Amino acid sequence: MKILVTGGSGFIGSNFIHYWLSRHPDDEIINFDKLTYAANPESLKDLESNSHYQFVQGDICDESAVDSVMSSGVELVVHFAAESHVDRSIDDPLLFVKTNVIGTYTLLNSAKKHGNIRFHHISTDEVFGSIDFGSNLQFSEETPYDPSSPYSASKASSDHFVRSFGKTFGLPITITNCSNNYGPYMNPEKMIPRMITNIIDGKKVPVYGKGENFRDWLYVTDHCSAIETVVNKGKIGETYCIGGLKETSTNIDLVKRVLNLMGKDESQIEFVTDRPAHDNYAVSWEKLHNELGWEPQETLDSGLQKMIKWYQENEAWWREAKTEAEAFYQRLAASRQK
Ligand code: NAD
Ligand code: TDX
Repeated sequence: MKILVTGGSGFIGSNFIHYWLSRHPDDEIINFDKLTYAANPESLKDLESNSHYQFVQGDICDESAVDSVMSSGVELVVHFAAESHVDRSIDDPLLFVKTNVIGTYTLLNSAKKHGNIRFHHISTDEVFGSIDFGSNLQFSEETPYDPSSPYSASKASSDHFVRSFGKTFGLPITITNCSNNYGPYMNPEKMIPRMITNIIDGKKVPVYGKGENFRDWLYVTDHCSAIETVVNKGKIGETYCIGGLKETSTNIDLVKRVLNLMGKDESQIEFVTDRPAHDNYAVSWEKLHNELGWEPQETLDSGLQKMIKWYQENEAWWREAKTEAEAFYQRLAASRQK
């Protein structure tokens, strides 16, 4: 099978390409990526000589570039490419509309033009909004959309376009809405790698607000296996929610856990100005489990141990991105104080 992976040079996309080619070595993957600040070509360097892997630099908003790869015999699209960082969406919302909405539309239209190619869309639990503090609610496929940030609003819009192409044009689509991922090749602008790299650098760990917000963390290869399950066994037109934990974790618990795993104490925690419209998330993955038999393999501790070790051993991979991420956060902090 020939697969078009968009955004394959980012965090989850690069993990997915490694995961897929290790399990399906006869398949062919084209990685179509613009190489924004969030990409790191080093993540896929080991595949450069693999004849089943091809990299094409391009923008998903560019119709002719998209048509050109789509017409090369692609049988499945796995669409990761997006602007993915909530804090950056507060800084520059329009970029999120362009990439996440227009880019997704451009891909859908091209998949439709080239023979209704199977289209799997990678989305997020953030489209469902926020869970109240103290509530045991979990998002599921039945939860109404209620996005809070420009990022989640743009992802919600892209989900609607994907479904509309399924219903209106018969495009064979599936969607997965996943909770927070963590693991290797993750840009250090995001919470867990920011924490780990700050601790390596002997710096404090910034926690937004009081650290009470909660997330449902999933190790990235568990996300990859969930996507594989839906691509292989999912019902066309359906949405599947993906989550990782039997219980959620507050940010402050998570920070303490990482400090503990890295042999540091809580004096390294620093509480900073909160993110506006700061959500809470928890996801039920009952449908994916009951209908398709998927379940995650890693626990939060086993996944964090692997991830910490990877960042300790791969400073060359993350150092430049960290400098850039911290410069972004300095600008953001200055603008939040105004
Ligand atoms: P990322 O920011 O690490 O990577 C995004 C990739 O997309 C980068 O390689 C970037 O160069 C590429 N890209 C951006 N704009 C592009 C464009 N216009 N054309 C072509 N390529 C472009 O993102 P990630 O964390 O790997 O997330 C991947 C997908 O998974 C996103 O759709 C995101 O919404 C979704 N998701 C992420 C998480 C998470 O925890 N990170 C959880 C659930 C869903
Ligand atoms: O320095 C920080 N301190 C802090 O307390 C950062 C960067 C974050 N946080 C908090 C905010 C969130 O409650 O940690 C939590 C996680 O933050 P992020 O890593 O920015 O992730 P989040 O906003 O939850 O979004 C992520 O998961 C869902 C991905 O970036 C999205 O692409 C995905 O859809």
